[in-house]
Amino acid sequence: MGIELELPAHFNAADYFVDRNIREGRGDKVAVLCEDRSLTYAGVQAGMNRIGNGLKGLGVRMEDRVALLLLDTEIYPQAFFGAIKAGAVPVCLNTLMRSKDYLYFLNDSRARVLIIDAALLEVFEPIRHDLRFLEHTVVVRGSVPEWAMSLEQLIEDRSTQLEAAPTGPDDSCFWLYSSGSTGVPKGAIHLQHDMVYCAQTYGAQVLGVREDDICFSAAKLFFAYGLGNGLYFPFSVGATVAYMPDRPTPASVYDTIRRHRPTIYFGVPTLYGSMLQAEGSLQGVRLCVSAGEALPADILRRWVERHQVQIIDGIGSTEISHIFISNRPDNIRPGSSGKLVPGYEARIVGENFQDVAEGEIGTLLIKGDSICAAYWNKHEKSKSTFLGNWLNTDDKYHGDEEGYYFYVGRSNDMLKVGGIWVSPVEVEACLISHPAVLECAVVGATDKEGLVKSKAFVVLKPGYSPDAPMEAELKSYVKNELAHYKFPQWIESLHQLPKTATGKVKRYELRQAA
Ligand code: 3UK
Repeated sequence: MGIELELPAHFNAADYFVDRNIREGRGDKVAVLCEDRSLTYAGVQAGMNRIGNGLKGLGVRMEDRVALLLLDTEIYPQAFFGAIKAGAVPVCLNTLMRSKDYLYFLNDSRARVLIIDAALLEVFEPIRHDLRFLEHTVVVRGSVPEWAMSLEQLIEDRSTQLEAAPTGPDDSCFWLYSSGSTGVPKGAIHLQHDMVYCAQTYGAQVLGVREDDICFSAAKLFFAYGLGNGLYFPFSVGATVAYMPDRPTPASVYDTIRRHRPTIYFGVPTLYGSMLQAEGSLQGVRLCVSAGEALPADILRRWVERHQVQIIDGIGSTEISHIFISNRPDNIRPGSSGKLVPGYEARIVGENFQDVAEGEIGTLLIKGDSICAAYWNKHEKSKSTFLGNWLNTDDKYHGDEEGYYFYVGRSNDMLKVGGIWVSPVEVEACLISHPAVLECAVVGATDKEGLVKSKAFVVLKPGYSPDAPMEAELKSYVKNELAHYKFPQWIESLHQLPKTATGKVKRYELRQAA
């Protein structure tokens, strides 16, 4: 069932997530830890207000977009909430993209101001003359080219006081580009109440995030997943967050855990897998969270065996803001996405949007009040995704009588082999549990007769060679573990899997290769 937020008619998310903490007496509490620095809630508030005033000084008006191309540091919450408090709309851009992607994001969003980390100027510079709407570039953390201004210049002489813009719960608040592995990215327009909804549902009722928690997310703030983990969940209860600007590797993540002693750690399955291959401890972590793709039961099992800390897998999406089906710290079903998060409803439907019988596979629709309003300037795609109260996730799921949900694959990844659905995800979970396999991906490939069969691309662990006996061994392993017809017809060994900037396997590339 949905929940009622009962927000006032004049509501601004920056007031809720930052100013409220000061009103409630947490001004001196450390909000952010980053490298050897720390920043209190009062410090975040002062910086946020100065940036908000600085943006207004540049002529930014309500609803104008302000693009953020920032690494995870203490500047992020100040810039994000500074823009929101001024009534502007931050657009959180992925820092792993290429120049032509930024050309698209900046022209599509029509951002008038870009706040960019000096480390990312190199990839921005080649396209800056092709931008049709950008008026100001503000550089943080490094040397400033003559055509830009520094953050210090932006906030110089600006007041630390700022009245929140007269927004309401349904005003635009922030945008995220959905990272679809195919097609053009779509700007998801999120509203002022969306983060509050997630904080009061998943944040409070699944994570149980508390004032004395320290959150650390290896997934960056520009991802919808990271934005909740590293910003609005901790800020919703006056907790502390640790930021790591570096690329997440097993070494950098273990190092940050050792340094800042987080109590909740947020990762993605691939990283959990590689962290299992590396040295390091999790001292102080009470709970681990996984999302982005299904967490293989085998990784979960080995993680708990080694670290004695549970991982709760949950499914979220950019459009829905955060996680809407999740395992619970005290109730984990390995291989399942868990149960509905309070505040969300689900339907599993067939091709004509009829509900499927219990246990049958269908497309997952979700209802809940953190779903974005629409995709910017993508009317057709908006109509096929946002169906009144319901959002089409394009994920294939089945449920069971106890209320657990099981991920089967993306609508477009599912394979019909010999007339029967084959879930690439299921075959992958099986292959990955084989001791020789480090990573794998299964896609559809066409055989001599034009029939679809499955093909597995595998990355073997060091010490195993990709020869014919290994191929035979993997095939018979799958045949033994799963229904016979599910074994992959072909197995090809690669040095690494092609990945998107967000770390998801580029299946369409593998499909083309297959
Ligand atoms: C897939 C999962 C199985 C699924 C996200 C947590 O990943 C996030 O958002 P994206 O928009 O992708 C959404 C799609 O990714 N997926 C995500 N989590 C799982 N599949 N098990 C999972 N646990 O296809 C979904 O439709 O990049 C994750 C919080 C916020 C997010 N935006």
